[in-house]
Amino acid sequence: MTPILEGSHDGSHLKIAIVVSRFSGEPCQKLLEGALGRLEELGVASSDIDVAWVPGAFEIAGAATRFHKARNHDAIITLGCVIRGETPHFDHVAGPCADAISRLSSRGRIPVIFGVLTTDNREQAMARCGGKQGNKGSDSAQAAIEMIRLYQQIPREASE
Ligand code: INI
Repeated sequence: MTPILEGSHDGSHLKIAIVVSRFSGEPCQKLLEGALGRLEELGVASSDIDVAWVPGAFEIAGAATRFHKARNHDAIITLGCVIRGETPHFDHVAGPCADAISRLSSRGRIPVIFGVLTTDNREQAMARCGGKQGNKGSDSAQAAIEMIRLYQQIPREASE
């Protein structure tokens, strides 16, 4: 039978880095609360979580890359919020942010999770950080644990 690989949601003994931008205020704080709450539910010790605040979404990838190079964590969760209605240069912030995080994630050494909201307005953002549409921070935390446990089952080159 074909083996099916799937990551569990067991967060015990895992070290997690979170990079969160503060630009939009409340939505970012709520994304972080959602992520920390879910990590705790899944068994990650608070002492095994490092949180780095950055000014805006544009700075997230740089800090995430530093964590990636330091090799002290099992996954990196990126959190932030870019609201189209609040910036004339939405595309210059949201696009590069997503592209850079995607490139880091694609290296495949550890999971790098994209928990950055990109919305048309603040109402949509609030709905996705603990409102009607759930909490993307919480979802990102669960995705991080699942992907760590999945990667543990997929062999990689020793040199990576
Ligand atoms: N940063 C965000 O995180 N969200 C935004 O909506 C946003 N807007 O509206 O421009 C934003 N801009 C700041 C940017 O991320 C950098 O912090 C800034 O350009 C300094 O490099």
